[in-house]
Amino acid sequence: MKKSNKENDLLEKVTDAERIKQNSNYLRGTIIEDLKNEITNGFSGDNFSLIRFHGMYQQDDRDLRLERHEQKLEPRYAMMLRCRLPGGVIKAKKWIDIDNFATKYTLYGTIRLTNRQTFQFHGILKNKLKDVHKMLHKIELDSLATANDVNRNVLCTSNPMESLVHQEAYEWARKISEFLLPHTKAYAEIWLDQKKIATTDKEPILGKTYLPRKFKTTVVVPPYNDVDLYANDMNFIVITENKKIIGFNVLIGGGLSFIHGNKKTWPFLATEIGYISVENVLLITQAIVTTQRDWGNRTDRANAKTRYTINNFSLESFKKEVEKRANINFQPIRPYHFISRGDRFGWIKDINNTWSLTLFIQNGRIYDNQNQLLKSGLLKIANIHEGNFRITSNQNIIISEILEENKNKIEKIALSHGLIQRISPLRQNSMACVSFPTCPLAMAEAERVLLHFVTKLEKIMLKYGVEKETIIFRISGCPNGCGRSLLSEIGLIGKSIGRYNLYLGGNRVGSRIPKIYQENITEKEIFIHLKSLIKCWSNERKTQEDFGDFIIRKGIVKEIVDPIFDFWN
Ligand code: SRM
Ligand code: SF4
Repeated sequence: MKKSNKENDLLEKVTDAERIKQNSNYLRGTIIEDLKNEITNGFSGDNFSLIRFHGMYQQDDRDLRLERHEQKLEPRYAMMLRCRLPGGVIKAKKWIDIDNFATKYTLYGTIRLTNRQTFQFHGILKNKLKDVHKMLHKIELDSLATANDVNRNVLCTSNPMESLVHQEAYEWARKISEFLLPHTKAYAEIWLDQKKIATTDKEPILGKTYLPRKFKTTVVVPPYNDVDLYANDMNFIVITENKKIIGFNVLIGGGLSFIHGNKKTWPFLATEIGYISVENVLLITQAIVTTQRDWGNRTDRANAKTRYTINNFSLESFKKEVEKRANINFQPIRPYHFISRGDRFGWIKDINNTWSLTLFIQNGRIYDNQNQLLKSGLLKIANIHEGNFRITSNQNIIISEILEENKNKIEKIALSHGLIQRISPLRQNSMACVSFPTCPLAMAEAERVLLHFVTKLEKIMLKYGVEKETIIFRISGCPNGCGRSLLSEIGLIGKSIGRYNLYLGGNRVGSRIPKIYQENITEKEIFIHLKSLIKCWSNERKTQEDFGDFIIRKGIVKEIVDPIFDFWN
């Protein structure tokens, strides 16, 4: 059919990403043809972007780039796959297949827990992609909509077995995840060889061109903000009465990325728009997502996330539109408060007299090394455990619903494999994004330097007598900010190899964005600054004053109140 002038004008203006979605035949592209091409390990043209909607990213090992280039070889292409796991919950027995796949079929042999409560495989060759999807399908999992312009893995406060409210919140996270999934049959056709039934493709919520940009959702049970809700586009904070969920406070428009030097980009905290009762969750979900779908910027991807849409139209207009679409009025926000974000390590008793054991996994990277056999240990636990694994938003893992009679056995395995170790509070609250060697956007190291940086910081804290305290310390390899450095008390953001911007002054519960303190500095300079700041904090802080609060009270950096202005000035 011939396109009208208006349609042609719009197509010319929209980004390449929009054109790709529009022409993709509901995310099919020519992926099937590309899979048959054995000459290259990569995907071509639009398929490079389209596979992301199916939960995979094409990457190449950046440590090998130069060497392969010199040898005139294709870059070491392999895919990263991210599973969909609302609330991070997975039957322990399913872990056996996951572990097996990582060992046998990935280049790195590791499993990576992410800070959005799921896991990734790095280094899957193109000819193993169908195998991974079939393995996931066998254990009733998929990787649909874990990347690109859709609603991503829905987060939920960890450890749902702590109370019935936690359990109910988790059910909501699952429901929202299912509700917002793409309806296209492309995933099943391409990866699971299911028959083509193209006529059933309809995207009533996401639309034919899906969302303007990625979209992130959380369900949160106060007083723990372990999901870092303020970084997300749409958040539901649980409100209870008589130990049952009666409704949710809704907060929208959070996000943390920016572009170095581009003042039109800024991080922003999710903002309250009102309270809704429990029966209206899906109506409001649909209204918020479709408003962002229709109002979001499709001509500039750097201005396309919900926070920019809200800024372009105003919070009040966005809220009114949501109310109109849902045919519901928001009520005033109900009281809530947060006390912490960290995981609660060790043993906790569940509601049904079973036990949960929370284990610290440095960087979320599950592998065996000389000191710790994390991967083998978790596999052994999976083999004897009847309950669940729960991945936390801090890249850790909870073994939950452990029967009393298995408690000692599991503890013994955890201890003998280095899954339980004595670690400092600082280490418990540290986090880094993946960065090198797999992330194509990395500007500086993150995961691979975290251990070394934390060890240095531990020594400084010991020297000044604050080693029993904690500081939320995070590193991201670039300003996309995947390590959520812009919600930390000390945050590093990569500028180039070996150089970082140093941000200070976030708070413990994650409701304050830190401000730049030093730009483009080396590791040596970072620790000179941190040494003198920690010395100061140790000597001059008020009783129990957190590091981030101290930094703000002393005026070491200016508090960020309005990020749109304060972040850059
Ligand atoms: Fe992220 C892109 C890893 C959480 C903001 N992120 C990427 C990619 C896929 C690079 C790429 O586009 O090619 C990274 C893959 C690296 C690798 O080799 O695995 C990547 N992001 C991660 C993970 C694995 C970091 C981790 O160490 O846990 C997290 C996966 C979460 C998940 O399971 O879905 C991850 N990313 C985040 C977060 C934190 C969060 O969501 O709580 C953020 C900041 C919050 C936000 O969205 O504002 C984040 N990632 C980004 C961005 C910037 C988006 C933007 O709004 O501009 C990008 C780049 C992009 O989308 O263009 C990005
Ligand atoms: Fe990659 Fe940057 Fe995200 Fe780190 S912050 S994983 S370097 S995109």
